[in-house]
Amino acid sequence: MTVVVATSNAGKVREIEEALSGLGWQLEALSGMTLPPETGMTYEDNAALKACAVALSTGKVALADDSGLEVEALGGQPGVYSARFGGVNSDTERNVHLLNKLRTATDRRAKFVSVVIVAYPDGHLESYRGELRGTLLEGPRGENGFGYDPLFVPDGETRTLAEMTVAEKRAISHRGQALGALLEAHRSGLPE
Ligand code: ITT
Repeated sequence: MTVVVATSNAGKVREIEEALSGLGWQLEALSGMTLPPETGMTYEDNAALKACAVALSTGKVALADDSGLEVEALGGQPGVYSARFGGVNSDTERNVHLLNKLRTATDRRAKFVSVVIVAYPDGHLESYRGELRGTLLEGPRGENGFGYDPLFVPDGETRTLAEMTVAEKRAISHRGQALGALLEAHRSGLPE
């Protein structure tokens, strides 16, 4: 089956392609289309907005991820607003903004959340969720991954997500868990 990966984030594309490589789906990049504004209040709402818009406009199955970082000392922010946090345009600037916000914070706990939605042209939806708890460092480490990865050390690990390979990150990450549940469901033939 052909599935359009409804994201404009190259880091997500890399992780989705790696995680689903054994499934036999033909993954297609999003092309010539802008995703709708993320007006939802939840990851589920925003992932569904993106996946449904692409399924409707292409007539093909579409897969979207909506995700974010919830920081304990900031009352769970930025959450669904993670991509727009600080009103800046690059991952590096967003990380600096987050570090500034946490300058005096002793509680460095945070969690990543990912919701993956598969939307079918007939309106049917599947939803999968994953979470990863960890700690935010006081400065970046590592060159891999994207977003807040250089600041985030998962619980039980010593390296940041940006110091891991795509496969190492997938084995523990929020997105890896959501995509793992999708794999499980499709391998056992549940959704159709
Ligand atoms: P699309 O909507 O086009 O998929 P996006 O980057 O705007 O791309 P989101 O609205 O879901 O996607 O925003 C998620 C943000 O949360 C993302 O831009 C990162 O800043 C952060 N984020 C999510 N997952 C992450 C991960 O695995 N590692 C690091 N940062 C992550």
